[in-house]
Amino acid sequence: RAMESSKPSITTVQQHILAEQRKYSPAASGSFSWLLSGITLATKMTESRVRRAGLLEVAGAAGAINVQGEAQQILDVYADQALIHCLGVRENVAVIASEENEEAIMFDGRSGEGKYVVVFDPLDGSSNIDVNVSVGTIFSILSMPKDLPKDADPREAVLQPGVKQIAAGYVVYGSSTILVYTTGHGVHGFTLDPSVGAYVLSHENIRMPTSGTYYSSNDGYWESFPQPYRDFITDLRSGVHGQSYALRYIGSLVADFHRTLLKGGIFLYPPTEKNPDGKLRLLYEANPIAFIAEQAGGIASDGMQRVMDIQPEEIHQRTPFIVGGPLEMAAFSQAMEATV
Ligand code: AHM
Ligand code: MG
Repeated sequence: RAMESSKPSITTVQQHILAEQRKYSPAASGSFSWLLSGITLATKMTESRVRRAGLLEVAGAAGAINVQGEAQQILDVYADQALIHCLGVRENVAVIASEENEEAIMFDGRSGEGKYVVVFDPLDGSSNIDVNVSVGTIFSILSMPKDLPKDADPREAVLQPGVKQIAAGYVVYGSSTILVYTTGHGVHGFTLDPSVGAYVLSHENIRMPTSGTYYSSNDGYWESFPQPYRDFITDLRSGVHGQSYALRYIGSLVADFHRTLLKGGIFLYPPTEKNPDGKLRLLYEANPIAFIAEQAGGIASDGMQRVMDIQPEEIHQRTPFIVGGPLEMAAFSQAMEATV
C-alpha cells in the first residue's frame, strides 16, 4: 500500500500532447509531438541561461542590431539559436521565421518532407532581462501550404492569417517557468519542475474569467493614444464597466498576457504617435496570443477586426493589439463602434 501511494502521477507536456493527438487525430504519425518536443527543449535551454543571468555574461548587448533596429541582447541571440538548432534537426519543419531574423529560413535538402512552419519570438520582453523581470518565448505553428512551388520564396509559407495556426504557445520565465499551449482544443499550462527537468501539468483547461479587475497598457504613451482608447480607459478607471480597474503593466507581453489569461481583464497596445501600427508583431506575438486567448474564452482585436483574420503582408508586420476577457472586450468594441 505504501508503494501505491508513492505511484508517480505527473503528466508531462509530452504525455499531454500525445494523449491529445490520440483523442483528436488518431491517425497522426507522432511527428507533431516530435516538433513540439523540439520547442520545449529549446525553451529549457533558454530558461537555464535566464536563471543564470547576472552570473554569466548574458545580460549585455550582443553588439548587433536586429531587424527591428533594436540592440540584440546576448540572450536573445542564444534563445534564437537554441530554437533554430532544435527545430533544424527535425526533418518535419520546412520553414521558420523569427523576430531576430530578417528573412524566413527554409531548411534545404529535404523538399517535400517538411510539413510545418514555425514562427517565434525567441525572447520576448528582453529589455527586462537585466533587471530580473519576467521574459518569455512565444511560438506559432502553421502547416506548410501544399500547393507552394518548391522554388517559392519561404516568406510565402509564413504569410498566413492567424486562423490557420494549428498550434501556439508561450513560455514565461517568471518566478517559476510555465509553458502554455493550445492545439485548438483548449489551453493547458505546465510548470517546469526543475528537480525533474520536465514541464508538468499544473493548469488544465484554462478559462479566462468573464471579467477581471486589471487593465494593462503603457500609460506613459497616454497623450498619443487615439481618443477612443483614452475614453475607454477612462471609463475602466472610473467604474463605468462595473468597478474601478487597477493598472498592471510589466512591459513583457508574455507576462502581461499570462496575468490577463489567469485573472481576466484587458491588455491594450494601441496605435501611438511613435508606432502608428502599434508595436507588437502580428505573426509571432499577436497571433499566437490571440489563438490562446480565444481558446480560453477571450477575444483579441486590432481595434477594427479579429486579429486572427488579418492577412499578413510582411513577416515583421506590426499591429495594434487588444486582448482580454469577454466583458471587457465587448465594452472595448462598443467604445470603438461609437466613434465610427
Ligand atoms: P520585444 O519583443 O523587443 O521584447 O518587444 C516587445 C515588448 C513586449 O513584450 C511588450 O508588450 C512591449 O514590448 C512593451 O513595449 P513598451 O515598452 O513600448 O510598452
Ligand atoms: Mg522580442
